Amino acid sequence: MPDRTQTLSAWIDEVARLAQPDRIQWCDGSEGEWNVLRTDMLERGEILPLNPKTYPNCYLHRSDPTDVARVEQVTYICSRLKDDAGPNNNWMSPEEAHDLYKRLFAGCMRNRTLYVIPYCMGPIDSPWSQLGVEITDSRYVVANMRLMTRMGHAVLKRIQSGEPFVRGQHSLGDLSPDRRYILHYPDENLIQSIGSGYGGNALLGKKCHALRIASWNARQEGWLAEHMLIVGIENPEGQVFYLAAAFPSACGKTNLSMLVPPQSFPGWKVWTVGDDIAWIHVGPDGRLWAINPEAGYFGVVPGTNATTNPNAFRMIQRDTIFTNVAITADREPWWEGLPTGVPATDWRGRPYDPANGPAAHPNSRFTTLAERNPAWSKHTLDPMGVPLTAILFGGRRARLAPLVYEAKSWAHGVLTGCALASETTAAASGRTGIVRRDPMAMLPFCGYHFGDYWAHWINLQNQARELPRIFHVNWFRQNQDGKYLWPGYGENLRVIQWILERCAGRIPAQESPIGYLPKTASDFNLSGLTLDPEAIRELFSVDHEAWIDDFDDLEQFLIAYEPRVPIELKEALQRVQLELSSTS
Ligand code: GTP
Ligand code: SPV
Ligand code: MN
Repeated sequence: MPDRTQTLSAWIDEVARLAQPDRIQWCDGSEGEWNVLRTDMLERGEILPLNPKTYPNCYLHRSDPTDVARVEQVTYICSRLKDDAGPNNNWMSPEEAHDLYKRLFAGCMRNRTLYVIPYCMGPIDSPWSQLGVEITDSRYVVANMRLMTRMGHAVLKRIQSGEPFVRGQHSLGDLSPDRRYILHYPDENLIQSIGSGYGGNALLGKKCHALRIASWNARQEGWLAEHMLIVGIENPEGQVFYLAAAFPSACGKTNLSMLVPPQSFPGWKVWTVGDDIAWIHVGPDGRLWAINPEAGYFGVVPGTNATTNPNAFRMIQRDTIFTNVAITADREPWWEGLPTGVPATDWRGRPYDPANGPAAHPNSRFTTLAERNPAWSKHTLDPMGVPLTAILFGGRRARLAPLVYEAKSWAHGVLTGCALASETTAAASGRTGIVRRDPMAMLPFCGYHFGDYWAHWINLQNQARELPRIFHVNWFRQNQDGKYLWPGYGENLRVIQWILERCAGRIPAQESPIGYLPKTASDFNLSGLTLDPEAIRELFSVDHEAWIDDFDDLEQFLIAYEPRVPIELKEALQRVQLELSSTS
């Protein structure tokens, strides 16, 4: 059994003996350090400067073309018992994984520098924050961790004084897809990642620590680590309500978290607390409180423009690292969804030719500090975070799921999250556009058995005094021609307004077996929108026959998780199935 109290320096020595780097550099997160690192990366061609006039302090990184997304098929949970990882994870025994690691890491840092990155996930003074140290041989990882976490000397001092920390060992290895593994040891608070430099595989504070390891620990400790944005919605009366929303990768979290209210919403403001991860605890008042463990955004670039996401568009005009976008002849970054500009060179560095596919990779990303966002909420820094009024689940569903509906109870809400399904996107390797079940948008990120996870969700009703209401949304419904029925983006505030009215108990709804639906004619604000009446009908309708099939599919899906599926979830499912069949 590895020693969890091993000191930081003893651990670094042990890794260095195996990986054999030329030198070791302890990172302090300072400007001086970044200046040296940047010069080094520019000289080596690891980053390219973008147009300094129009994109000051912005750089382009081109990854290896085989290394552009998360790799779920080689991501493992190495718990002692296979059953504890559950059918939702790949499992490897800790012994086998440690052996594999020793073979893969042996000599992997020869002729390279080993960087030691001390980081903090969460506001520096929060009792709910966690410390970590990532070891890496990738300068791109160091540059990104500077933006995505609170990194540096202050954290190092806390670790050296004995505070617990999560250990992450990362190497680019030889970037060969057959020698690429992302290994998590929840019993040891340890992560080992080799063969990829891509965000979710390599920035270990993010998905590996803040979701997979954290979710495991959260279950033991009675809190939640979720793939959720956190946003504050301020109404014209100046009241702010906080929502958390779980959408699968590349399904709209960043966009919703920094939405700009449409003109028809004078006096409304939107405040971003987080765009990807929420750590949620029961506060002293019995409500759920959320913090964002991250300090920056690693966001999807394609589709971002001054109309869809004006805040993101503004914030990535400076001090940003772009990964795998195209560039114009003027060395400006370019991507699909920009209304102007012409790509000269594609994401791989080739002269742009439409025959080679999109100019920017569909999973090209920006990395930038959260404070650069014009909608950044100062409450991001509050040690206790923000109290949640509602939780939203949503996916990309061309068919079936209406624009919005509300769960009837906490258990029904957990079922609604569990029933989340979405079309796959370019954020993970593999085919895109295939509908898959992705409960709570956590399929790739829950570090333990989904049955235990749903039970943990259900149990919150015994811990909290006042739980948020749960809703399901779908911005991605399409018509027969493949056109989106709903305008999305800023107009999504209309849906949020309905959600807040429901939470305040101010408006009635229409009951259906799947949940409460808006009464569109009276209570859902569609004023100023020109939507085809047929689109409105489709967006708010429930096709009972299709839902019967969907819940039958969910019932089948759950069988793999027995005997750990909580009874409350099965009862909620049966209730919906009964109502559907008796009203169809
Ligand atoms: P991850 O960072 O992978 O977790 O993704 P995310 O959930 O933060 O997704 P993001 O907000 O970056 O959106 C992904 C893609 O969906 C982008 O191309 C957006 O332009 C697009 N998108 C976001 N919101 C909407 C919407 O309301 N309607 C439509 N049609 N597209 C949207
Ligand atoms: C996602 O894939 O959900 C992301 C990007 O947010 S990554 O950091 O690569 O996981
Ligand atoms: Mn994500």
